Amino acid sequence: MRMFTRALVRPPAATFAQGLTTAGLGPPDLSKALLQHARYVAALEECGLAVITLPPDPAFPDSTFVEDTAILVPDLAIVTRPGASSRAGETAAVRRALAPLFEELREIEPPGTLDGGDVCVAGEHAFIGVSERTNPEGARQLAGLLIARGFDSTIVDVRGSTALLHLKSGLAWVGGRRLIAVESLRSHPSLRGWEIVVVARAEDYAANCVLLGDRVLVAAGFPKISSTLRELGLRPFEIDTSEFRKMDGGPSCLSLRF
Ligand code: CIR
Repeated sequence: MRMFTRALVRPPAATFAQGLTTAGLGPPDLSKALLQHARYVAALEECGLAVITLPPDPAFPDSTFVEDTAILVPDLAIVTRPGASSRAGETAAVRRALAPLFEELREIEPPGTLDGGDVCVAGEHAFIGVSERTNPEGARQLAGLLIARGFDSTIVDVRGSTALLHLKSGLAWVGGRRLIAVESLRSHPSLRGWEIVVVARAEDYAANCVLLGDRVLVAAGFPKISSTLRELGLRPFEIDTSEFRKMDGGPSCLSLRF
């Protein structure tokens, strides 16, 4: 399994509450979000990752969801072209930070759009969601860039699942050929041949978890998924992401791991 050694994060900016959201859970509390973000960074470090922190940028309220701005595989960084126009400018700072760290840097080109939240890398395979944010052209470009690096891919159209902002809002890889998924993805034809562990409906939000070695960063407050992960031989690392949930984000959205 590819072991990550580094992560890139960006704390929420003062304008965080002005970001995009459909959650209907009320405005986030910035000071709480900053505390939760600091704990998230500590969790990454405890899992053995060295964390690079970009300064917050109030011009981009959603910029703490740094995962959406790039796809990282060994020696290749692919800067995305976010599907929401308010997020387009987030990529500049991320590109600058990644350029010296990767042998090759590529970009998703117009008319393609792609959000990193739509890309679930499972070993040497990538599931690429086509969603409200990622269009078929963006997915096609990414698949082409990945195949050259030895990753094959499958397109997963989630435009029918209105509850899913991104593919990874409802899907996570937990090693081997095993995926954690929300009920609506259980029988998705693009996931055939993979073992799907379905999360309880009341715990849908927690499907967005992050495998780091034998640890899994998972949202706190969802006991069933944590015990399922333990039964699978993994060690859940529960983190409170309540303020990010209010802005449609979960544990994976808050970092780029490489
Ligand atoms: C957005 O709507 O773009 C942000 N408020 C949430 C992005 C969450 N990112 C992710 O799932 N990778």
